[in-house]
Amino acid sequence: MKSLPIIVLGGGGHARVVIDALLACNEQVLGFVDADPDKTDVEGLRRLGQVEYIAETYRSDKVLLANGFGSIGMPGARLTYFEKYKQWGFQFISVIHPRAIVSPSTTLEEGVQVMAGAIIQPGVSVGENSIINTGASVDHDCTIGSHVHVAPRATLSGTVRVGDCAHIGTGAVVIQGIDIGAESMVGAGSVVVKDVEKGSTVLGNPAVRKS
Ligand code: JB2
Repeated sequence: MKSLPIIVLGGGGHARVVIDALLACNEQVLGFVDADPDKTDVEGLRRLGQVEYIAETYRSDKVLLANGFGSIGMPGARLTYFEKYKQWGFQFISVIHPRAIVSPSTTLEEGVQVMAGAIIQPGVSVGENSIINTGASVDHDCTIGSHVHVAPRATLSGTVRVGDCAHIGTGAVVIQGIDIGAESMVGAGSVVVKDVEKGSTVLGNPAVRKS
């Protein structure tokens, strides 16, 4: 069943991936909003105006939003506009690409995005506004916080816990049972075999703290 019409926040790289997933789900996408007026066409959709255009133009019960701002490290505009629009009463659609595999016993909060080829196994919970990106793998009973980005092809083994606003870099591997602290960053391709402290950056195989 189709949802309300959708407006995408942002017109950059992540927005294109989000739009692609929404169109693959046969959702009706009205267009996107972005600060850059030179962005006139993204995946065949038109720029409607600045981000604020939505609140000025639409009632919050007539459209849904999809967060097209991505993140590397702290989520920035992705977090700012999610919170702002929630305060204004708007709702964010959860986007699950039809070619992702998501166990029915998974709990996905508002605005979670699961991209093409991602796999989420039983007992996983994912907090609001998080991204499980292309081809990422989240195994059984992981607990993912809010505003987290699990980047393409990253692998979380069973029972990993990831705190809010953490970033798991492209192709990183996290063994079972590890705690990844909030606002931390796991470098691309790292192999994490020890807990990661809140706010720290780890890199390498085995991953060690860099800051
Ligand atoms: O505060 C803002 C703002 N900040 C950035 N207000 C408004 N209205 N627009 C803003 N933008 C817009 O977001 C920029 O004009 C630009 O069009 C877009 C960001 O695009 P970009 O391709 O640089 O990043 P992204 O957030 O779409 O994707 C990042 O995260 C993804 C997960 C990239 O690093 C990607 O490579 C990554 N896959």
